[in-house]
Amino acid sequence: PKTLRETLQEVIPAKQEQLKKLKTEHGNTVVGDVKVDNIIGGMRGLKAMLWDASVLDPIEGIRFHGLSIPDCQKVLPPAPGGKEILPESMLWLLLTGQVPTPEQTLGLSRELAEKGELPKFLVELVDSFPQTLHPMTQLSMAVAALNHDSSFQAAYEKGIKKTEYWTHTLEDCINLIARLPALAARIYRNVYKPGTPLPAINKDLDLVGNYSNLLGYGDNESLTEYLRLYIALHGDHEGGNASAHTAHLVGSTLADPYLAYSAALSALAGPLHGLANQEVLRWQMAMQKELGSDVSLEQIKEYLWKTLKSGQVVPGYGHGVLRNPDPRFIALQEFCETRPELRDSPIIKLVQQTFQVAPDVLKEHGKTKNPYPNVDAASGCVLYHYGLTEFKYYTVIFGVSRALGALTQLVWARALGLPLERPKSVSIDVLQQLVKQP
Ligand code: CMX
Repeated sequence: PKTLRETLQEVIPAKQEQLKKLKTEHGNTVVGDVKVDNIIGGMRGLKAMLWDASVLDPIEGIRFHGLSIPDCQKVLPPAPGGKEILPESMLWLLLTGQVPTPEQTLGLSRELAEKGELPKFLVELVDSFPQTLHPMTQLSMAVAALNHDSSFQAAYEKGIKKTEYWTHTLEDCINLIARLPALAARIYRNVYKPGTPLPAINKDLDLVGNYSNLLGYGDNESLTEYLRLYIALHGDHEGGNASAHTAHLVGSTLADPYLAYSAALSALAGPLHGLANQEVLRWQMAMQKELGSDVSLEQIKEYLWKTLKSGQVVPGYGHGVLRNPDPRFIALQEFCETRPELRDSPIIKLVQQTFQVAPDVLKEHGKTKNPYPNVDAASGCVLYHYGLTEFKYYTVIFGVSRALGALTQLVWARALGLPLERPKSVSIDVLQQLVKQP
């Protein structure tokens, strides 16, 4: 079977050709319009960037190169002996548009494990961070520092042809993804379990197998499988979300992938984006504390109204694009239903009960365009059940995952020769004039 690089060499020319033809034949074709709402409303709904790995449909949810989540669960290889999607197979799909064979997936797992150890200077840097520094700040800083060894940056300094950009970008992206488990686990250990030993990377384990092992949960097969699914599913959510878009923007300056992804992590650290899963947990725990065990649906309804009447949002519900239950939420729920050890978990049960009543309450409340749960409604609570209770760390796991989509698309941005991103901004006065004379 072909390697990842051979596969890419094969698929890139056709995409280059397709894009070139589109540009030549339709460069001036109008495909949408810009409303004042788009300009002052965070560019919602504006079709203005190219992102090939996934497309988000408001009703159907995410598709990765045309494959829905249930499709991916059917065709993407799991770990040997496991059932859930291996993030390596998702990485292969996002990068090449093709479904890898189990053999190709295994080969990629091995390559990542072989490249997974951290350089000495980085270990020293991470160990020097104060324990009180937020885990996401640590992750972002450390990822930026990894550009010390950037292949792209070194090659660019030497002077390379544009057509060679993508191969060096790919090398950086693979190295970065390979190192994320050791880096993220080191941050976890330093902040929450100082002094405990960190095992070495096991060359025979997959990326998440190693991550789970380094976090100290290697014996927990159920959590390891959950993390595989979680990391595969959070890998990409088209290009306009804040973290993916940030990576794309910074990468468009030809800053190397380490700097681009470090910036993306800073975007992910915002409470309106990657931090929501910790908010859900906080809210569900408060509900549990107030209502006790054995709660009725009626009591949850009342609690939901109390949250809404106090002017707060119901965390984990609503979405900027989706208008139906998030298929990622459904996939995590199904995971919980198929695992006997999760069926009786009080916190997971509460999430399920909340799902039974919250959409109707939110519809009656009448504000949100989407009364259904997003992925965050479930993800953190499941981690909590497994004993991974350190809320502030949850976004780091999201950060390990989002690298799959954001970095693969950097490779494509360079392969397709996409230019420096530079939208036009307008002042309020200019907007005022535009409204009068469009
Ligand atoms: N509970 C209560 N009110 C809500 C709501 C919720 N879950 N979701 C939206 N609304 C309100 C909005 O606050 C807004 O009210 P105002 O008009 O008073 O400002 C109104 O409904 C319309 O909002 P919208 O167009 O439906 O939603 P947006 O695109 O503006 O925002 C989101 C989307 C996700 C930020 C919002 O639904 C929200 O705050 N949800 C709760 C937090 C959350 O779960 N975030 C995670 C999102 C997933 C992710 O990106 O990771």
